[in-house]
Amino acid sequence: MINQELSKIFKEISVFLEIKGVAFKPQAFEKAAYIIESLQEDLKDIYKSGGLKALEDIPGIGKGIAERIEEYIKTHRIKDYNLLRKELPVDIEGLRSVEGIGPKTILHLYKKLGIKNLEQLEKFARAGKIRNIEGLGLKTEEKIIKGLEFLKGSSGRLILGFNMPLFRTILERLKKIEGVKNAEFAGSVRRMQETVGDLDILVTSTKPSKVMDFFVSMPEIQAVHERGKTRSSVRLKVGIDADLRVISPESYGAALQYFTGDKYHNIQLREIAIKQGYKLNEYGLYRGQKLMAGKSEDEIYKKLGFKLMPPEIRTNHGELDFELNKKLPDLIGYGDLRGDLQVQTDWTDGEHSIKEMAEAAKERGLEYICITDHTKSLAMTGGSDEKKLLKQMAEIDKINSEFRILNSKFKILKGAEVNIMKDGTLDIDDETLAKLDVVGAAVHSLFNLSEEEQTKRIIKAIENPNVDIIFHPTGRIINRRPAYPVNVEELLNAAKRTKTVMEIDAFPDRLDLKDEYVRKGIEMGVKFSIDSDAHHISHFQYLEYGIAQARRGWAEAKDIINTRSWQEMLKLLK
Ligand code: DGT
Ligand code: CA
Ligand code: CA
Ligand code: ZN
Repeated sequence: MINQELSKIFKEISVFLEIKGVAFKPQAFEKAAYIIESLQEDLKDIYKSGGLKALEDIPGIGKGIAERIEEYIKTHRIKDYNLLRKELPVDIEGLRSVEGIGPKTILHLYKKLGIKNLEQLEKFARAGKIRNIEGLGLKTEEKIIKGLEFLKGSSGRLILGFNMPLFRTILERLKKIEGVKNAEFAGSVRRMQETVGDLDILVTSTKPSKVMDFFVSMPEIQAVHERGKTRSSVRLKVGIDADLRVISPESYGAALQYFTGDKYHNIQLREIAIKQGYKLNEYGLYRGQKLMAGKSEDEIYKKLGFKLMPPEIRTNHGELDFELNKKLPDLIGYGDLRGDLQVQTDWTDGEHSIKEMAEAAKERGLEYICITDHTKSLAMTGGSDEKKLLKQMAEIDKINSEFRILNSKFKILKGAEVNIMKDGTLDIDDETLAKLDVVGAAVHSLFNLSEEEQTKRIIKAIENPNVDIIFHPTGRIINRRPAYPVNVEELLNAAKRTKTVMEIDAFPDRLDLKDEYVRKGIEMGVKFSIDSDAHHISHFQYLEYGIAQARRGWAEAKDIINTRSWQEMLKLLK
């Protein structure tokens, strides 16, 4: 699958062009990069089946981009891109990953100090050499150091949701190889973590060397670390390793248990096994020399006195406590969502019309969506003011009646993603907000307020009787910027008190709120929504990662308001 490689290249081209001051084009490349990233089908297959035309037919992909995709498929390079790289030989992707470094800063850093990569950036920043450069200054230097520190804590890990299509492609291919019986993810991918350090796959096969030959020659591979009889390890072009293990069938369950982890879960489970007179390892559960269980995970857990638990909650946070284990929550299922309460359209920064988004959601099996375009103080998105919102409401009424005429029960709800201002007020008047079905409020500015101020600001919004949901409550972007300082427990308290819903934003690099807060909120009786934050029809697939996040927070369907019909869901709002 070439999607991830191309997405990376287009993101870089976008920055190169922005640095060069080219108008419009950078946005087109950036948009294309994000669209490609979320495509489930391999661009190569799309091209094979329908040529250049099929590429152009992908929404958001123009002619110029399509031609470059074709060039990459045919020649494995893009001429323009290579020229740009020659002109400005810097590690764009690396430097861009530092929060606060934009294209202009990259150019400055290169021209004035010759900085080409993260290593040099750190050296100059730590030596205090950035503060004296005109156009950069002490503030930028401090920002860079902070950004570098954050990056160090997260580097080398990929965001699961953006890479899952690739991982699934690899797994499906392995399943089709002659002799393969079982093939499953293990490790953090199977646990559906936010980010993953590598891809772990286990298979059973009657012809192990066939699987290994295939695995080490996949086109997505950059290098082969090791090709063994039972284990092979490769470097993927997307920037992480992949490990494949061939397991014998009588140990498959034990290996799956062991390699799924996580480590802390395993250590605890092994201790419990020892206390009961067993020995547990990746080959099985033993009493002395005798194999007591190993074929399936289920029999291992059962022998030790546990109910089998979903991989998502294997973190040693209570799931191996005998009492808690007996009454494990019945986690929300991957098919349980009936609606999506955060959807953007081409009325602001989304890619598609209201109707197109509705149709795509319907095709995914949803029964309703709420349109929540940005509001006016987010000027760069063309955010709605009161007048535009009223106009949009009328448009939604019209489309809903068309759906009814077509005898479809699909429902579009009226909403907005309203900005919370510095003092906690909103940028849309209450009279207009009262007309909407669902009001989501969010922080999109002033991330640097003190924890106290930020908390007060958001609680003020929570207390507004028109605010139903707080969208992405902590503002973090994984691998890019940390949450703004805020006291989440106090937010949860206020949410509970006022019947305000907290969002689990399913967009793969947000996943905001975090699982530990979801669990805490649920214990407190707070209700949540899981929303895709879709800006493109392909983004509805991301709901899966929001559900995973909720599962990691021990959420049941009843804790999530959009597992209900839209009529029942609305009753749960203030
Ligand atoms: P990652 O790859 O960093 O996203 O996270 P994991 O959990 O996939 O970690 P990985 O790939 O290093 O190892 C896969 C599994 O193998 C892990 O979830 C549990 C098991 N494992 C790894 N190291 C240890 C260890 O030191 N002790 C025990 N008991 N199990 C381990
Ligand atoms: Ca792993
Ligand atoms: Ca591994
Ligand atoms: Zn937002």
